[in-house]
Amino acid sequence: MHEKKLIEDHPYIRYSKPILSAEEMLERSLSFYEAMDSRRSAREFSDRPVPREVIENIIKTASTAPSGAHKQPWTFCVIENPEIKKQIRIAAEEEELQSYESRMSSDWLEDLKPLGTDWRKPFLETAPYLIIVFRRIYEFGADGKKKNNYYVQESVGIAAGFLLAAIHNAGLVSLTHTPSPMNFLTKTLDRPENEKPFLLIPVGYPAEECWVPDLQRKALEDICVFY
Ligand code: IYR
Repeated sequence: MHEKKLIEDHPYIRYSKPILSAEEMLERSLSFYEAMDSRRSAREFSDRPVPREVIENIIKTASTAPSGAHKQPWTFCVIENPEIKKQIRIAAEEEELQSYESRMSSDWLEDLKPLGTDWRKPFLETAPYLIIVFRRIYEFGADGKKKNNYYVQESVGIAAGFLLAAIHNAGLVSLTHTPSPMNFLTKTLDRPENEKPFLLIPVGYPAEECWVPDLQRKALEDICVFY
């Protein structure tokens, strides 16, 4: 049994973490860094099936993220139905075609060249799962009144980061895809008006032959300042 006490009527449990030796911290921090450094976004997916329980564990991990006032302002929609994936692909490609042909600036298109992206999104049908992260702007209170959530963008961003890390840790790949605009997803998935699409994340194994751009990460000196 956890030790418990009440502070102003709210239940608290004791929390502690074992103090690790400097050596062990160094070893763990380095091996986690190396594990995360080997994560890459993939655009070429295999259709090899993935057990649903793995996806459930990944989503439970995402939902361990901290959030404003612990409102957990997120919904994860998981698409496995090929018909729905097809509908999403058609709608996303329609938007992307317009974006690539007229909405995106020439600077933007130039910046995307090393990534080799275009309006075609076959992975929306190939990947065994599409996880669509929705941010919940508000909730409906018991009286039916709208109650705003707090720091929704930050909270859902952190949860999405946890999601990507969990996917990578499970030996799978993902892509943080943002078809723009994304509101067609609200309609396709029949989501309530308090939810807005945030990210579309295909999940699966990489295709047998999968290529990713040879990107370099910024050096510590370029991203970090100690005072
Ligand atoms: N949403 C488009 C374009 C795109 C934009 C950025 I910024 C990227 O890093 C990658 C793609 C697409 O998904 O193709």
